[in-house]
Parts: sequence; C-alpha cells; structure tokens
Amino acid sequence: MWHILGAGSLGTLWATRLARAGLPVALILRDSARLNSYQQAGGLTLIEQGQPQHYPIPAQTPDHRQPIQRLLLACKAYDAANAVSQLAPRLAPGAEILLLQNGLGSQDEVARAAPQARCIFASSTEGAFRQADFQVVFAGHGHTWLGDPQNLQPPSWLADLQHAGIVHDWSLDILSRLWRKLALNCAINPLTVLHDCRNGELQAHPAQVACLCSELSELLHTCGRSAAAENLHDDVQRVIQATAANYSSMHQDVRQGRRTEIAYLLGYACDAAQRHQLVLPYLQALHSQLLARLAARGLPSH
Ligand code: NAD
Ligand code: KPL
Repeated sequence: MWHILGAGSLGTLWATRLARAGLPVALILRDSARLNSYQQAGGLTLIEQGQPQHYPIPAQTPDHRQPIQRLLLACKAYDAANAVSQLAPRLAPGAEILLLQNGLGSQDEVARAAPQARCIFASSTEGAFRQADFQVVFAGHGHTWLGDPQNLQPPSWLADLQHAGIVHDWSLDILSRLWRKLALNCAINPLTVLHDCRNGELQAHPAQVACLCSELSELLHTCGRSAAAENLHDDVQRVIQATAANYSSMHQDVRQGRRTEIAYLLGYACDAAQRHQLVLPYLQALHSQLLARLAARGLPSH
C-alpha cells in the first residue's frame, strides 16, 4: 500500500499514476474538513494534454489507524517534519518514507521526526500545478532521481514506479543531485522575484547570474560537493534559456501570496556558508533583499 500525504500538485501526480497502474493507494488529507471536500469531489483529477481523467482514490485523515509501511511525503518542505511527526505512531517497523521536497534541510528534519524509518530522498524535474481543488495539470514531463545516502541498496518497489510510468533512476549520490538543484534554484528563483520577471528575462542580467554562480560553486566545493559545482554557470544559462517563457516556482508563490520555500533554498545555502565561515557577499545580499521583498508582501521569512 502506498500512503500519500498531500493531495497537492505532486501528490496528485504520483497518486493518480500509481492508482491507474493498479497499485493500492491511500491519500492522507489534513483533517476531516478536507476529507469532506475530497469526498464531495469524488476523487482526484489529473489533466494530461488537456484531457482530464478522474481517479476515485480512497482517502483518510492522519488519525486513521491503518499502519503505514510506505509513505510518499508530498507536502512543502516547511510542512514535512510536522506532517511526519503526526504520522509517527502509525509507522510500521521497517517503514520507508519517500521525500519529494525541493531544497535541503527538510530531509534532516524528517529523519529526526521519524528515526525508526528509512528515508529515501527524491529530486524531480517533473512539473505539475493545481488548476482547482483536487484537479492537477501535468505540465512538464521530467525525471525523478531517488536515493538514500545511508543505504545504497535500491528498494524493491522501484518496479512499481516503472509500472506506473514514473520515469526515475536510483542515484548513488542523491545529495549531490539535491545540492545541484538547490544551486540552480538559488541562481534563478530569487532574481526572478527581485526583478519580477520570467526566467528568460534574466538574460538581461548576466553579471548578476555569473556572480551568483561563482559564489554558489565556491560553496559547493567547500561543502564537499564538488561534483555538483561542475559547469554550474553553463547549466544555469541552459535552464534560463530552456525555461525562458516560464515564471519560476518562487516567483509564482510570491505573486500568489503563498509562503515560499526560501528557508530550504537560499536560506539553507547562506546557513551552510556561515557554518563554514565562508563569506559570500553576493549570496548574502541577495538573501537580505529577498527577505525584505517577502516581508513587504507580508510573507514569512522561513
Ligand atoms: P502543493 O502545495 O501543491 O501540495 C502540498 C499539499 O500538501 C497541499 O495540498 C497541502 O494541503 C498538503 N499538506 C501539507 N501538510 C499536510 C499535512 N500535515 N497533512 C496532509 N496534507 C498536508 O505542493 P507541490 O507543488 O506538490 O510541492 C511539494 C514539494 O515538491 C515541494 O517541496 C516542491 O518544491 C516540490 N516540487 C514540486 C514540483 C511541482 O511541479 N509542483 C516540482 C518539483 C518539486
Ligand atoms: O526548478 C525551477 C523552479 O522554478 O523552481 C527552475 C525552472 C529550474 C528555475 O530555478
């Protein structure tokens, strides 16, 4: 049984694909009010290439008694540890938790909240967004890397993902993948918020992007993640071009007045620099400017 916490964008994308492959799935929703709304909707809808498909997947609240063997955690990084603490009494011996959160920091918080479970980290380039409550658009096909820094053996259920058409690889160095994605997000997302622009418009600010990439590379080397620093600037420029017409996820969050994952992206990078007594003036200034912008919009700094 796949227990999936969070019926947002990625939770829906995973739940619907696993369910249509005939695998047993149960959604865990926040509370009984959310469960009632879900029951009124009658299930999840996934929209692919404009075609909606409905999936009446069973759902429950966190206080349900069913033991959990395999949990897909599909909430934002800032909700992850609390969500897992709530479910801790239900985790069966040998339980596994698959963490879909972007950035770094939440993985350690979850591991502390559920020390008895095996935590498998994921880094995904798939894209999905909520069109309405319980209706999600599969916006960008991509790839998901999974890995466990403490146990390099892949879990047996990777075959389920294959069966469900979830394109993935088992990574022997998932932390480098997460650091690389964090660096990409730090080089692009905050600047799109500060310039209030699409990713492609950052091509008008090449010096800022180059400075950031240089400091981020220095940070990656210092943190022992040299592999994640390789050709960072080229890759950032490639992503800016490839996603030129898009607004970054952080830009979308800020525009829609939603809390951002800043503490797990730029905040995490600045904390890591401070821990290593590394002075990265450009990154730190960017962090301060971003915090000021969020505060001006009444959004939290963490
Ligand atoms: P989302 O906001 O669409 O969905 C999160 C869901 O979790 C929400 O429905 C929320 O109500 C639910 N939730 C939070 N706490 C809960 C709790 N205690 N119990 C039950 N439900 C709870 O978020 P998302 O876009 O799916 O993103 C999830 C993570 O995946 C983020 O870290 C994000 O950065 C990452 N990510 C998202 C995408 C994407 O395209 N959406 C792509 C790559 C990575
Ligand atoms: O992942 C992204 C995001 O918007 O969060 C990209 C497109 C890579 C920009 O950083």
